[in-house]
Order: sequence, then structure tokens, then C-alpha cells
Amino acid sequence: MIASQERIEKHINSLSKYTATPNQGTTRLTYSEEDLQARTYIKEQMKTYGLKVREDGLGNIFGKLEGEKKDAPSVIVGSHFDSVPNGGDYDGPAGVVAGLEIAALFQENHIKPAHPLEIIAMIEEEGSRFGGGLMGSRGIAGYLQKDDIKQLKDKNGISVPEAMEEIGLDPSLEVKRDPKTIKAFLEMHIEQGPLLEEEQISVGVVESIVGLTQLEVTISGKAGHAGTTPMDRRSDALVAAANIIAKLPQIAIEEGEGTVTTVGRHEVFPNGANVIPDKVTFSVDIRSSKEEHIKNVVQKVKDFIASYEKDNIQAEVEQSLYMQPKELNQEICSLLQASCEQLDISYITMHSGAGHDAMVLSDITEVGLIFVPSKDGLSHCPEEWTATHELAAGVEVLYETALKLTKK
Ligand code: HGY
Ligand code: MN
Ligand code: MN
Ligand code: MN
Repeated sequence: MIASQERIEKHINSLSKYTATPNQGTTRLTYSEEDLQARTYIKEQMKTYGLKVREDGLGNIFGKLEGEKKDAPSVIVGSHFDSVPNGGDYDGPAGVVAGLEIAALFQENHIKPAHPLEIIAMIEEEGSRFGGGLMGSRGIAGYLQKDDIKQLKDKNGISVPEAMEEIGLDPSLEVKRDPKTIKAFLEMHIEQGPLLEEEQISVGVVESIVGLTQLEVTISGKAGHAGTTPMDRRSDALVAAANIIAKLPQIAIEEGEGTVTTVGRHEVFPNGANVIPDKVTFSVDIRSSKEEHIKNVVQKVKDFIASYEKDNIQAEVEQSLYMQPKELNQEICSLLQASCEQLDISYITMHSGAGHDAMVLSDITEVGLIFVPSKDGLSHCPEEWTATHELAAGVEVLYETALKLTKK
């Protein structure tokens, strides 16, 4: 084992301290105080490993080790460092820490790569603050223009540029990468499912990633007094929303082939115990490995919501994110499998039910994504855990693959 479990553990433990909900999991919203603490740590570590550090116009962090071949495209390794509310310590950071450890191994072994090696820590993959998600990678891929970014606001109405400036970032800097500057992107991520642990396998080489879309639904009704408004004169936005939400699982089950829908976030206005709600907003996360199922479910959800528009109940549905299912680059998958075999590390090829930055960057470069086991398959919760030696095994597979990709 050449990867340092000590360094890996130090990085994971350090990053896990930067949370707004200590002892209740990791809550690290983009451009928050906790983001700033994690960002400062990541940049310090990048400099320790001899990387030239910069942040782009969204606050994605890059650490670059120049290559011997001038202006050759980079091999980029990393993941995201934001979190869901009360999430775990590994979703995202496992991949950033893998990048840091690979940089340390390049330095320790005096590797002089032909192609530059860049370590990346991306922002707002979860969408916990600004909605949607995959924001850092979508910016790099050119899917977010400056005007789009200015429109993105959190639930307190703070825009991305304002939030960036609050922690000293410069939103005027370029974000979009010229695809010619990237040779490949490699990401290590926790599996967030039970398969690797159940099968006692060390690494999952991901061949395909689920397609996903997120809807933002607003149901409007009429506010009223809980005591004096007769039941037959109410336009209760929460009752309408609850009836709609209760139907969504059935729509996914009827669509079949593993299609899933989730309502993970909702807000009630004005949210008073003695006030009939006049507005409810909620998210609908829809996923399938087949695009036709996603499109069918979106249409069925919209039609079902429209059927509730009566007696002063109004509905609005916006699509905040749409990613097609992805087949990843076979050549990189084969390289990753060869690295596992070379290191005698057990692996299987897998499909990912979770979305990842790799799915966005696969639109502009070749990508490879590997999973390491999740204890009890748990993720997006404080119980999320992966053993250090399991992280180290994944790091070694990525290191061997990065060596090959940066060599010629
Ligand atoms: O939602 C996802 O699949 C990822 O965790 N952002
Ligand atoms: Mn996640
Ligand atoms: Mn993630
Ligand atoms: Mn990701």
C-alpha cells in the first residue's frame, strides 16, 4: 500500500470539522463560513504538495502540477466539497481527499508528468443552497452563463455573486474550461449503496450513471383563519400539495425499471399553526437509467398537478436541473480495471443511481468514476462511513490510472 492512510485520515477528519451542525452530521453549504474553512484547508494542503492554486469565477478550487509538455491538456482528479444538510463526512470529500493524496504521491515519488495534473474541489454539487445541483461542474462545462449565475439566489434572496464576495471570491473570473485544456477527469466517490460491502469488493468501476431531473413545484391557495373559515370555503395549498405528493411514488412504481421520485424539500407559507396555508413549495427529484422514463414521469407529474388546479388552487412547475443518463468512456473504464488488476484490488463494474460531477464533465472530456464501499450502504446522513483502508485502495487505483494518463 503506497497511499498514506495517515494523511487520508487527517484530511477526512479535518474537513469533517467544518460543519454548521456539529454532532449532527456535515452541513457545509456553498460559500458559507464552513465552506471558507474547508476551502482554506484544501488550498493549504494543495500548496503543501507543490501545486499552484487558483479559484475560478464560481469558487471551484484548482491545484496544478505543471507537466513537462508545455500546454498539454491536464488530467484532473477530484470531486465536490459541499454537502447535503446533516449529511456525512465522505460524500464529495472522499474524492477531494483522493486528489490531495495523489498530489502527495506525485510529490513523494518525484513524478514529472508529461501532462499537467490538476486536483479539483468543486462547489454546490448537492444544490443544497442554490437548488438544482452539479453547479461547479456545470460551470466548467459551460452550461452556466454569467447571467444565469447572477439569477441564482438562495432562500434568503442572496445571489451567487453576492455570496461569493462575502467570502472573498471573485465572481468576475472565468469558469468555463476550453475542453482542449482537459485530457481526462477522474473521480473517486463513495458508493452510497450496499453492493460493494455486501459483495466484499473494494472498488466499483462505474460504467453508467442515472439520468435525473429536479422540478420546483409551487402550489398557491388562499390564506385564512383556521377557526372561522368553513371547510367548504377553503383553498388550502398544503392539503392540495399533500395529495399530490402522496401520489408521486405510485407514478414511479408504475413507470418501473428502477425509476424513482423523491420529494426531499418542502416549505409551507405562512407556516402558522392557526393559518390556512396559502403557498407550498416542494422539490421533485426524478431519476431513471432510461431517458424515456424520466420524460414520461415528468409529464405524468405535471398532468397530475394540473388536475388539482381548481377552487383557487394554482400550480407552477419549473425544471431546475436536467441530466441525461450517461455511459462513461470505455477506454478510461478499461484503464481503471487494469489498475485494479495490477494492484490486485477486487472490483466490479457498476451503474450509479446517484448523480456525480463526472456525469457533467463527461460532456467535455473523457471521465472515469470509481466507488469505494459505504458502510451499510448509508449516505446523505451522519451515519455515512467508509474505512480509511478502503479509501486508500481507491486512491491507489486512481493514482496508477493518473500516472498512465499523465505519462504519454
Ligand atoms: O443527488 C445526488 O445523486 C448527488 O448526491 N448529488
Ligand atoms: Mn450527495
Ligand atoms: Mn457526491
Ligand atoms: Mn459528485
